[in-house]
Amino acid sequence: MTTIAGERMPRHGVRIIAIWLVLTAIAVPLIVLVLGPHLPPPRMSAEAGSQRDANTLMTALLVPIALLVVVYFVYSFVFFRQSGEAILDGPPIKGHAGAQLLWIVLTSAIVLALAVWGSYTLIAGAHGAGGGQGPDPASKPTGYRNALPVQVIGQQWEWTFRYPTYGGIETRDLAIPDHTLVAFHVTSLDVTHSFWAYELGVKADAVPGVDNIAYVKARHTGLFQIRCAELCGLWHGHMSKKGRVLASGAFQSWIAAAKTKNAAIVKYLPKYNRVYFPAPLRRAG
Ligand SMILES: [Cu+2]
Repeated sequence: MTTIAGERMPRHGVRIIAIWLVLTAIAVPLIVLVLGPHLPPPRMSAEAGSQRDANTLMTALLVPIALLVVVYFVYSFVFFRQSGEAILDGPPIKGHAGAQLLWIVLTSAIVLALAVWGSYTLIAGAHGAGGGQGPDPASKPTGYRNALPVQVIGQQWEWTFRYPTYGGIETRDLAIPDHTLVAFHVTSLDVTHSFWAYELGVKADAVPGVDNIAYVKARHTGLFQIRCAELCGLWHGHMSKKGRVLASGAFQSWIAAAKTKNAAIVKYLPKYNRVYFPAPLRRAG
């Protein structure tokens, strides 16, 4: 191993590491401070905030790894370029205990740390909001018993919302008060949809016969996008509208107006329930 190439290798190694360190030292702060605040989703709730933190952390972790590959690649192009007549590959390298150990330890540490951190933010930090945790969430936020229940009903191809504490009215618009814990009870009347309130960091499956609960507390007033995030048929793309986070007083006026507006049709609605099983033939005919 005392060939010329063998003596050169450490110097190349040091150079590659040095270039990589410099680029990493530039890139990581840029990602955290400049790109991070623009990564999705906006921080309209604690849950959305922790999703953005996750995106920032993962980008900040992945970029050094990607940089190492790119630096090595470009360095090899420049310095290990073969000039003159083509010759066969050098002798194969069989095993390098140090490199293998480093590779296994480093990748395992990164993956396990991310798994622990991801599980914590998903279960304990976000209290199961976001994805919805079924009818009986294992992890509930404090004060969940006093959460404002809002039922989200998906059907081909529209979202409607019921407010059981306000006479069970059904509305086509979604509004929630700010700084108030809301329990979205997401369900469907036909096929599987997915209720995605982007800025709130909520994306919960709407499954017929299932009461899928997702908690969220909005941090400020404003609009949020609602989409269906599960391909559910021909007009899937039509299941899009804007929801609103209102200040408490504005919400009270809105719900009072909605109650008056919808009072006439409440008697035609099925009684408020956690799930509904409409007759498909009647719906079709
Ligand atoms: Cu849908």
